[in-house]
Amino acid sequence: MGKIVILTGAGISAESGLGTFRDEGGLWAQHRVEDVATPEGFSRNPALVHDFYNARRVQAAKAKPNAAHEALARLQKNYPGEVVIVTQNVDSLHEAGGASNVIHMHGTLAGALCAACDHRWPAPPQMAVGETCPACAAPTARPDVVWFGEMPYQMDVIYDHLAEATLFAAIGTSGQVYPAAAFVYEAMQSGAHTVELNLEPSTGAASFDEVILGPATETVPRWIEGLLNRR
Ligand code: BJW
Repeated sequence: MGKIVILTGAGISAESGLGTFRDEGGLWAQHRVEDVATPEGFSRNPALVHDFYNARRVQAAKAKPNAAHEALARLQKNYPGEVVIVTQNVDSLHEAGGASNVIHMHGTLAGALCAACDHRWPAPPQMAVGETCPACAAPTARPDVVWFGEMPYQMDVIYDHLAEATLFAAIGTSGQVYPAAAFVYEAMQSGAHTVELNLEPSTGAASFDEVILGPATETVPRWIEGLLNRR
């Protein structure tokens, strides 16, 4: 049985009440990317960056998984082959919806990272400037998320999965951020069938074999029922 690799982006959590980045009124309409999502921004003004992530951590803790997260968990349980979820999202809604085998390539709001020694620990609900690392005591705690110019997590593992994929789906992502935006090309090279599920066509929609448009809570459960019934 073939391997399914699913890439998710902010659009899958939009109907759980979490804002996307690039849609109208999204996070990047309210904040400058350079200020809150780069290591240089954090060096310049760590208080601003902590405020941004503290607010999102509070929001994410209140959010509930939606029908799309739950459908992906059903796919993992009922599909006889391996189903790997690679998410760009820093919320924990896939896990809350029952999924396992989730790779958080852009990190997670639930984690804190020491900028000095790379030690990781669970983030408190509110992080503060100068918070010390429990391992090396440097006052360099930061959110464990991947900013522009930094290397996303577990890339070797992700590329290995893409090399073995027979089906690749990108759900709720605009295709504007690399390396995730190029996963479809890796999957194509492996001979995988490629599907985009999005509210509107992404930047790279023309590269997919199939494009399914609509809100994730409607398209994803329908698509997954189709996949499971086809067997
Ligand atoms: C719905 C919906 C509903 C709405 N239902 N759908 C060329 C090649 C390689 C790299 C680069 C390159 N050019 C530039 C770069 C570097 C840079 C980059 O990509 N820049 C671009 C601006 C061009 N990339 C990096 O720096 C990355 N690192 C890197 O490349 O390292 C070197 C490397 C090289 C080669 C291999 C490996 C590594 C790091 C990128 C880090 C991104 N970080 C952020 C912040 C994370 C923490 C946080 O959450 O704050 O990640 S930025 C932000 O964008 C966040 C997201 O994960 C990411 C993607 O956004 P996403 O999820 O696609 O959201 P949106 O808002 O863009 O789209 C939402 C979509 O949902 C839309 O399409 C809607 O239509 C849809 N939607 N409602 C279904 N109900």
